Order: sequence, then C-alpha cells, then structure tokens
Amino acid sequence: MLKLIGCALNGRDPKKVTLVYGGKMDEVKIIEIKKSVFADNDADAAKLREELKQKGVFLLNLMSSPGSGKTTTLIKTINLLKDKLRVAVMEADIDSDVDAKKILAATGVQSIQLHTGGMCHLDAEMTRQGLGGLALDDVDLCILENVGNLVCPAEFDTGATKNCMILSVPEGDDKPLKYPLMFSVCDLVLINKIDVAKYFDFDIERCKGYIRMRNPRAEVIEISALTGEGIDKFAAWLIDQVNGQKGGKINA
Ligand SMILES: Nc1nc2c(ncn2[C@@H]2O[C@H](COP(=O)(O)OP(=O)(O)O)[C@@H](O)[C@H]2O)c(=O)[nH]1
Ligand SMILES: [Mg+2]
Ligand SMILES: [Zn+2]
Repeated sequence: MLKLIGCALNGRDPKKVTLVYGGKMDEVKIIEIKKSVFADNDADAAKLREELKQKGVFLLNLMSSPGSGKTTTLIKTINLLKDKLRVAVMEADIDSDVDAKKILAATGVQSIQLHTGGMCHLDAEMTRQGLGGLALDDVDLCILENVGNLVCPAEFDTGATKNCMILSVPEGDDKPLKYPLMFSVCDLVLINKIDVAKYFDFDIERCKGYIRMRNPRAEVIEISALTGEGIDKFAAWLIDQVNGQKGGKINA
C-alpha cells in the first residue's frame, strides 16, 4: 500500500491520528481520533485560542528541527515549574511514543502522544483533538512539542497562545536566514546546547542579529538543557506568560 507522507496528506481523505496518554507511571492509554480538514485553519486557530483563554489554559507551541533538544528542555523546565503551575504536555511525532513516555517518567505530569502517522505538522483541529485527551480543568500551562521540522509547522497556526522555537548550536547560526517564517512567527527563540558552543563556529551575537532581522519582537534566551543553564530564565518567561493570560500572581 502506498503511504502518503508529510504535507502530501493535506486535503486528502481524513486519516487516523493516534493518541497515547499516560495514566500511572508505566501505563499508556490509546485513543484513535479522526483528523478533519478545515478549509480555514487561521479562523479555526483563532477560535481555539479564544476557547483556551476562556478556560484559563496557556498553550505553548514548541517547534524546532529534530534533535535540537525539545524533549530534554521540557523535562528540565517542567521539573522547575511543576510545583508552581499545573503543566501538561502533548508530544507530536510521525510515529512512536518515546517522548510522551520520557516526559511522564521524568516529570510525572500529564503527557499525551499525538501520533500523526505521516503528517509533518499539526493544524488547529489536530491540536484541538489532542487537547481533548487531556484533563484541561487541571491545567494552567500546556506545551505542545510539535513535529520536528523548521518548515511547515511555521505555516500552520495551531491555536497556541504563544509560539516558541529552539535553535541548537550544532545547527548553525545562519538558520534565521534560511527559515525566515519559523523565526518570524515565534515569540521566543531558545538557543540551546550552549555548553558545546566552543566546538562550533556558532556566533551567538550574529545569530541574535539574524533573529532580529526576521522578527524584532522575538525574545531570545540562551540555554543548555544538558547543564540546566538558562532554564530558570525560560521557566520565569513561562510563568510571566501564564500570569499575563490569567491575570494571576504566580511567583517565578
Ligand atoms: N550537549 C547537549 N546536548 C543536548 C542538549 N539538549 C539536548 N541534548 C541532546 O540532544 C539529543 C536530542 O535531544 P531531544 O531532547 O530528544 O531533542 P528533540 O528531538 O528536539 O526532542 C539528545 O541526545 C539530548 O541529550 C544540550 O543542551 N546540550
Ligand atoms: Mg522530542
Ligand atoms: Zn507539513
């Protein structure tokens, strides 16, 4: 059977999306839901963003290339935040459930795997279906780890409250020049793996200049998910954002 992959699926027959979510530590549940294709994703995303605001849920869409450190960053950050905020995670991947299991095992927070079965990005409707698998009444901050890809995830508004991307040092400081849309839709750019900066010709100031060129309002935080450097700044940014949306008083 011919398997369509990636954006080739756009506009084709509705397909199955598998959700795997954690209950107890070693337990995962599987739900299958259908993906429906909406003609106007931007309108659907705006509607979802408003629904989340009404519910008091801040949704962060986290994007990057595969391997830049999304899952590692989430684990470190959630362990700093989970006593202050009720956090949930949606892990999107073409296949496998390793990231949701890793998050659950390392943090104990609600964690769902969105199994896209070929899709290389999420749209608002897929995100909504994922959210349906979470107990949202118990969530202040939900983080969506989008499919690893610097191209089409930037083209599809997921309905997230804010967008964040990770650029890691080994990828090179010129990526804002090569993937302009990704940098222009992000509110926050995390520059990760700064612990290995000495082995690469990655110039952090030059990179920040390229990011500003694409998006003058984007904030930039340097981190190492391995050593934990800068993770406190990312955690404080998240608390600020959640407070901003809820009008809350959670202390960083
Ligand atoms: N040296 C170093 N390695 C990192 C850092 N963050 C992540 N990694 C490693 O990079 C690899 C990919 O990380 P992962 O979190 O799975 O990336 P993802 O695919 O974006 O979720 C793993 O081997 C991590 O241990 C970092 O800050 N420094
Ligand atoms: Mg990951
Ligand atoms: Zn795609």
